[in-house]
Amino acid sequence: MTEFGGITLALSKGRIFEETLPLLAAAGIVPTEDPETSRKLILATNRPDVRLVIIRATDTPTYVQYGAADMGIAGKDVLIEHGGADLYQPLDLNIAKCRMCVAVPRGFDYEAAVRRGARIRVATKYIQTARDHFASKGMHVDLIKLYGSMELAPLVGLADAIVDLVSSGGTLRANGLVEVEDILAVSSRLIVNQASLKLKHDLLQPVIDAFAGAIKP
Ligand code: PRT
Ligand code: MG
Repeated sequence: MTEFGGITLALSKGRIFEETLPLLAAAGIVPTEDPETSRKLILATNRPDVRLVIIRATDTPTYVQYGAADMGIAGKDVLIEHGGADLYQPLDLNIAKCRMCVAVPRGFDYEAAVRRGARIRVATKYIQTARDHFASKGMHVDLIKLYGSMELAPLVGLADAIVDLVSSGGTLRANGLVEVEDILAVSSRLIVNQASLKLKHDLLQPVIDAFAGAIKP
């Protein structure tokens, strides 16, 4: 591992990167490149002691857990699936907001299936959250793990229902699906490596404080 004495912050590109820019600005941090156009995975900033690593959203907790990044920003959905072990989670940043829900094809009587105690098939990327949700309702379901485009599964007979994230609802609508149950409100959190917090406290704390002061309600 290369030595970098400053702060390494792990971010995914897309909505998390975009919505983190104002928080970074509040901490006096401005990336010198745009991850949408640059192919670099490590981006410099205006501060020589701060760099960004651009990774898949689901990988962020892992980079921070092992200290390859000192801090990161990850959705609650991702943190629940990861388990959050060893991660310090000081702030809900209230960005990249959406909700996790159960959705079915329009016309599928989910309530009736629940009442009958039918064993339904549910496709999802969020196995842990889905398992907890259906267990708390006393429902028996067969979970099918997918890595993308959950919305397709019920349309081609792979599953009766999906557990997925929804923000505008446009994707569900476009695919003839309707939301039948809300599971959880999702936003992104700041996560910090515990050892980094001790060893680099003087560097990290001002950034955490600046983020805290810039959170929008
Ligand atoms: O896209 P990729 O496969 O690389 O990974 P990812 O989907 O995990 O990452 P990314 O960057 O898309 O999402 C990062 C984080 O943003 C997630 O972990 C969530 O915490 C948060 N977030 C907020 C969302 C959404 N809103 C969202 N709408 N993540 C995904 N979506 C998807 C959703 O899965 C569905 O396919 O957008 C679609 C629905 O959007 P609407 O607006 O049509 O309802
Ligand atoms: Mg995505």
